[in-house]
Amino acid sequence: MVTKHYLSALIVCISLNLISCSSESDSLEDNETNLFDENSTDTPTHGEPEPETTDTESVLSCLKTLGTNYVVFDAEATESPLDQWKLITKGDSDYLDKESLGPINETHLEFTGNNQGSGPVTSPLDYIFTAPSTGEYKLLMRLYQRLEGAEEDKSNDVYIKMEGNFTSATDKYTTEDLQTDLKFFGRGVDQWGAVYSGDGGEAHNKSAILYNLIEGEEYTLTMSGRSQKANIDYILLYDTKDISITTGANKDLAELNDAQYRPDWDCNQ
Ligand SMILES: [Ca+2]
Repeated sequence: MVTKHYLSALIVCISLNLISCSSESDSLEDNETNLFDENSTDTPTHGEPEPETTDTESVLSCLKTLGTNYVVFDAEATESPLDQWKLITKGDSDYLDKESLGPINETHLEFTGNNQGSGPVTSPLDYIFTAPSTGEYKLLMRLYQRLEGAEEDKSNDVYIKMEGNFTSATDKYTTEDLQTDLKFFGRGVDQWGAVYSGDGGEAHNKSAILYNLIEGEEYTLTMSGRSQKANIDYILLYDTKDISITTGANKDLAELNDAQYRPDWDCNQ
């Protein structure tokens, strides 16, 4: 199966290192992103044939889906060294598949640095993409907090920053805030849930992350480690004028939304 094929190649392509770090707690509650549901009118593109080669480019293309108005990356769909991120796959003892819908592509990344509370920015992973449409793009991730007895606000965040020709699409954050490593947190308390709220910036807001992106421009989203034992399955950026996504605390991003917004969409067609 395709999954096995590119996974084995990916492991060769990406070097793994393990280490750690941490973050203070947050009393979450992101009212903006709590729940909205709808159908969408977009359609994914199907420009990529089923990959048969094992070169890095093909492997990476199988781990992301580029829609007409969204982009979704498997967490390991990066050419950056994983450093303190650990790639966990089916069969590993720490594989998080207790639920009906396990990790997409049978993979997830666990941050092993810092501590479960917080820590400095480390192990940056770059995700490079070309915006498929001009619009306001929201950022979400599928998160699992491997708490192992810790409080519910632990192991629940990463840092994010964006590079490229964009502006902030929310009055809660300046463009500069979004160009600089910003805490991005959510809830998936011993289950798959979501990361959906920034925290910080000049005004120290807790609010959704929204970017004004321009069709055809290339962007680099960087995710860095913050709290240990935060597990990220995949990363979704979507144009909010066309698409509504159900998200919020302990709401499984994958299970509650259409399969086309998962990174394995193209490879499973
Ligand atoms: Ca995955």
